[in-house]
Amino acid sequence: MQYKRILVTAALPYANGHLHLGHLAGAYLPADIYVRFQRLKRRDIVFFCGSDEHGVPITITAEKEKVTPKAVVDRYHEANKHAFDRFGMSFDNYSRTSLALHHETAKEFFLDFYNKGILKEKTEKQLFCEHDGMFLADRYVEGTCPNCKDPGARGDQCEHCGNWLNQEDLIEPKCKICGNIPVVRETKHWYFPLGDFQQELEHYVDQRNERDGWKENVLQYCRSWFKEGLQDRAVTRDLTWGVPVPLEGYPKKVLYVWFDAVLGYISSAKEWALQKGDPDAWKPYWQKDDTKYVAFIGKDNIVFHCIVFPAMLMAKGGYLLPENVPANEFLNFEGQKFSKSRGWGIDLKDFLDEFPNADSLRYAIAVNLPEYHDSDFYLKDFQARNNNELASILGNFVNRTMTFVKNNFNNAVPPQGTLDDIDQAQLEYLRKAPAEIGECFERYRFRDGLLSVMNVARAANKYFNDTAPWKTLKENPDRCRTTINICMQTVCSLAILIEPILPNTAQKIRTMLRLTSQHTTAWDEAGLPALSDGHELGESELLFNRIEDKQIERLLDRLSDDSRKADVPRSMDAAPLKQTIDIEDFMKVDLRTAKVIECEKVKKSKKLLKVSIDLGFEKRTVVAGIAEQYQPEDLLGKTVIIVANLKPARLMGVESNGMVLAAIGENGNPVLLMPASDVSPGSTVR
Ligand code: B3M
Ligand code: ZN
Repeated sequence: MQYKRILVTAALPYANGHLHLGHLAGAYLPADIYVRFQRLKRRDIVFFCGSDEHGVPITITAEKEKVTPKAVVDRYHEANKHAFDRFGMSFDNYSRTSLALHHETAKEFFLDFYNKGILKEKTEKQLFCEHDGMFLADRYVEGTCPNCKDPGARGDQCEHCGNWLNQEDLIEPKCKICGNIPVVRETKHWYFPLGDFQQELEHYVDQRNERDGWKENVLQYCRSWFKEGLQDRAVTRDLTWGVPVPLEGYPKKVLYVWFDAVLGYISSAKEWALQKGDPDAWKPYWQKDDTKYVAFIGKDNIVFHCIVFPAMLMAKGGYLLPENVPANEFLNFEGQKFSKSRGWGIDLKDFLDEFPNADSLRYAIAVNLPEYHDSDFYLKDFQARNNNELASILGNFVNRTMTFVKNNFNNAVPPQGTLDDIDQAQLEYLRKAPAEIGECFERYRFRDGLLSVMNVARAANKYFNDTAPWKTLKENPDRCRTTINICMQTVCSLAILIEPILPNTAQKIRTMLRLTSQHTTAWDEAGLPALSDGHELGESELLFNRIEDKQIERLLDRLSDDSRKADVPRSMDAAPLKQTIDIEDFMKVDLRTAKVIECEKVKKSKKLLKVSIDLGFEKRTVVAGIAEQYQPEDLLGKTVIIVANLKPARLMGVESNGMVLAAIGENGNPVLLMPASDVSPGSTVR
């Protein structure tokens, strides 16, 4: 199919934290390489992204930082936008989903589905935390994944296996805020009937795969979903932060973040059109059949982009579906998964503060893109790539050529003269390079494309060495002029061929060559000699600084410092602090030491122990929810701490006169508190 236009989107990162190198390798760098390449191909292309500013990831961060969700998204939206800029992302628009414009888009889709009778209202069981008095939407609940048994699965998704979950299926769910075990309560939600679209979706995936060659990982993922059979999915949540449900009588409900987030791509296009002063300019890119839409994402977002979003677009009608969804696997950092909670990884902004030339980073990530499986980023490798490849191969070729022209030809390109076989071969190689590299980029094989680009620089160095201009300068000046002319043409070609991956370096070379708007930047002409005889060059500068061991060591040190700090679980995993109280309030709680004199399991209960204690002045019984962690005999003779003036309560038929204190450890497991040395029972605790 002949396309007239290309629309490219890259996943909208949550505005709840700083971007790190892993993000770049998933969706962003590949998308930017693709877009820059297509622009050089002179295609009519637009590139949209923005911040995902709704959902539980934002509200949890806000609670952790004790600020409003709005403050969180404002801060990280700006920070991420700026970091992307420094990295050289060439978005046509970087929008945000908290904009009124976006709320309108999301409501329009919801109401359209509602009016067509597509959405179903259902009363379903949801997890509710009695302690925090709220339904535990999405990431507010964690538990063990029913598929892969990873213990860190969230209410809507398991990051480990990438599965999209129903929270009722979580094994041993716990409230993310307080660690308590939630109860099940009924609540009403609107459901989108994915199953009704299954046939059409299967056809869609097969057809697009045939047309554009989908990646194997993406196909397999979709097919396993189809095999399971698609289910109705709730598209509303009991939350207050998000796009309000646009119907009367749903005051405390918002649209599910993934329902609105994918529509953020459309809103970003609309905002771009408005900013251009041509409000309809977005339409051809989203609504005309002769547009090719490519959606770049990381592998954890596959189901939303290959199944949910297409189904929504089908339901709406009149919109294009992604022609391809190139999803990368994960990039690891120094051999481990990036982890915000463990403090493992480097934020993009910190990295660029240390190494401001973003091209070095773009190169090192591009060489290691996790295109087929997870890959690794090592700082030592980054240093080696910069020094041994960028500086020693590409930089060296450009510099030795430019220096030679400056020193021997008055800084002007010498004439080409008569060509030998070796010159013909070099020119022929150059002529073929754009098509060969372009084929890789066109097929989303960015690593291969980069390899071919670097091969041009390698071949150029070899040509320089083989023709030895420093020798022919005296012995055969005509030869010398010819070969240097060809080297200069190669430098000029490289300025185009490297642009998708190394945009700053490409610009530097263009300045050094004093190229004007008369000189082509078209990809298809990149293999043809473009410098006329006698063309005067500008000042040449070093393209890449060498990276020193001590710079790398400094970063590695900082990393180990940070992760040492991270051994103490970070505050994000802790429950938020409660309101400040007066000392009088605290003193109302009568805490005492007590010796355990008898202990047994409460009948028919997995979790409860019946503990008889001696307070010195009286004996009593308390019931404690620690039977899964402690055997009765573990407690006998031990001194524990209890709340001695708690109103009695009946638990599984046993009256409890007080509460045994425990720290809530990993996964919500209680760990009993005991005095560090002997102390008589009944002592007060403050
Ligand atoms: N914000 C998840 C993520 O950052 C989500 C992507 C939205 S794309 C529409 O991985
Ligand atoms: Zn809770």
